[in-house]
Amino acid sequence: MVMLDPNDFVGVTFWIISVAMVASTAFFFVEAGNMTSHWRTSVIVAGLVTLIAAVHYYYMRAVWVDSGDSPTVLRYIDWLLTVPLQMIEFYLILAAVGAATSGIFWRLLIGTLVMLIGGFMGEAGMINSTVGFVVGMAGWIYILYEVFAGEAAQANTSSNSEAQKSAFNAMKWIVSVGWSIYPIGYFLGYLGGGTDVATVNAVYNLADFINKIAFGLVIWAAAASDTKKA
Ligand SMILES: *C/C=C(C)/C=C/C=C(C)/C=C/C1=C(C)CCCC1(C)C
Repeated sequence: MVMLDPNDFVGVTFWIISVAMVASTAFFFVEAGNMTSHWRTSVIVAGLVTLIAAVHYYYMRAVWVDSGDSPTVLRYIDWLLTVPLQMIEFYLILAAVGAATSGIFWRLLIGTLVMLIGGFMGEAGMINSTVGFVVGMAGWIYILYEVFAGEAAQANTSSNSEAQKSAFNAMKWIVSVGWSIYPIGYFLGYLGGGTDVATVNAVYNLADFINKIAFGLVIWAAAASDTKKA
């Protein structure tokens, strides 16, 4: 087994995030039991997201430390499982106040698949990396449209639950500002001439830390404030 080198900054971030994901999972699972029933599922799903990421991070760190290469396949398997779960969160948040339709979920899922398939094929060298980037951006923009102006946005406006609205609005900022870190990582890693594996992985690791843990905390905070009132 190759040991973690103290000068391997990216390897250290892989390790820290592995453990942070485990701790977050424990927190969300325990806290879910304290929530009112219509928020409980949302908090459990937040814990599933960090659990799936925790498992992948342990393996991804091993790939990185052993080979110095990007764990691209593991990274995208993780995203393929966790991003749809986060889309389910949008649906659950709206469903908690009776404002969800299944069309909202399916459109968010289609946007996710286009975004991830484009990005994966570009990173894996199956298609030109610029083409992969453009396809990935198109999927992401479609998701942004749905949550800022589409049916999901309208469902949110029509709700009269303060906790639900604040959760939805915070999630909107995560999906726009928080998620923008990913295409920046891709751009710096693949589109600046050659491939910079250290930059891609450092940036994606930071992005996952924010977008999985903060995303869960936003849902937990809304659930906790609503539970207190009930
Ligand atoms: C837990 C994992 C999450 C929230 C992953 C999110 C990933 C993205 C938002 C990726 C986006 C990309 C683009 C918008 C264009 C270039 C290719 C991607 C896949 C890096």
